[in-house]
Amino acid sequence: MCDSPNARLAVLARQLCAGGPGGSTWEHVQQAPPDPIIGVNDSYRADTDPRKLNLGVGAYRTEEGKPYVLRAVREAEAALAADPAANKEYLPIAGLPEFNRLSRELALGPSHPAIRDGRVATVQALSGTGALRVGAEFLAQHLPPGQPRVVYLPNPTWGNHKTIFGRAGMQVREYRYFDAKTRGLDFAGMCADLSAAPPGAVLLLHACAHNPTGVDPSPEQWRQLLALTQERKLLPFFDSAYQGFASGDLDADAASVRLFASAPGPQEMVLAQSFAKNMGLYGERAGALSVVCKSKEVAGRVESQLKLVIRPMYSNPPMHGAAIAARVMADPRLNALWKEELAGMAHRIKAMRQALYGQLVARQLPGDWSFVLKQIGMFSYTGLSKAQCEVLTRKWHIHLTMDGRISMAGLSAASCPYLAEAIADVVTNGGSA
Ligand code: PLA
Repeated sequence: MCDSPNARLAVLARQLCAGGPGGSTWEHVQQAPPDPIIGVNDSYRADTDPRKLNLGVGAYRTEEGKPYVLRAVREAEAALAADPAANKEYLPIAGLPEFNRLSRELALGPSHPAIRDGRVATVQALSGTGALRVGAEFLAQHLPPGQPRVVYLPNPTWGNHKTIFGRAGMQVREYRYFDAKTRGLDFAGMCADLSAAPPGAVLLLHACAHNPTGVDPSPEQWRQLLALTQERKLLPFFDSAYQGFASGDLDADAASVRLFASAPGPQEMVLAQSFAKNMGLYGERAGALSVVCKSKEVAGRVESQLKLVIRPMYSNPPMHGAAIAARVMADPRLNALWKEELAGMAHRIKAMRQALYGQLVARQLPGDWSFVLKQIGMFSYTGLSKAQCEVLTRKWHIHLTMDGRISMAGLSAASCPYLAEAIADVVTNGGSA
């Protein structure tokens, strides 16, 4: 009975829907490659060698190699936990208003005319990545009609930038940035590429501590870039993921952003901020997106559209990280403690540059390694080839991204000699066993 043609057909149809006999609906789905940065954590975890070292993802570690929760953050958390008025209601779509206000003030300076005039639309975001993504979606939808949806990214840049803007519907182009020969900025190449960009193109700039190169424009070069931006009518989009982490000083690291925001016109621009590194709030996903507009009236409409991007994506942002960050920024005592701890982290990273440089020089390696001292921020861009990086991981159990970037924040005085020995090995004899 069950074997009637109709029953057999029904079984076949079920099998087809399920992707073939015994198969899955997702039988055709291909294995995706591991993320080039976050995937390094997995290879590190899987490594059982006691000498293993994680210099992949940019996450600050103490001298003892441990993750660091800032004291200012711990204290803010304790105060929040003890607050009887605190609750777990939804935040507004745009996030915690106090956090948004303090975030833009942190970037632009509290008395900035754009803030005073109410010309800055700010929404809370899922850390820097979320701010970039919401910003990119907004631009893809709301750049003026007929204008190209093009974003110019530095070459190289943080790997996720391309995907974020591409997925949001922006056409991605590159501008020259790093000169491998001088290990410095290819400023002439950068200016030439930007001069050829169509008017209205979006220009992504790393506010400070360029990732992965550690090479930033000089103050004079920033001024020239602003002039070029205005002349070519480009729209600057600052990615500020390391404010305070480069120099140890929050104001000094905001210089590029403030220069552009203060330009006459007034200059309109977009700004993505992350509190992952400078407040150590990595997993709390605390960030903000600001759009600096010509007028308060435009800013109001822009904010209403940013909310329309957010609502169908994740409705409203998480509360905890933003509440911590707002408290740390608002409370004068916690704010002072934060600045002290931030300076301490930046200082330790700089000390690691000195230590690594000393170790490399002591081994009399060929070439000039002074770039280790000169590069700014969390990373050193070593120029090591993919093959050399692979040997570092396979033979020396040093886990890093395959573009030769190492997270200086993952080093300690104890691990510096080991890293230098490994680099010497791959540089002088190719790492042969
Ligand atoms: N922008 C830049 C330039 C970054 O380097 C990073 C993080 C982000 C934005 C996003 O950070 P957030 O979303 O956590 O706030 N880059 C890290 C981590 C530190 C990563 O790849 O996600 C890196 O190792 O490059």
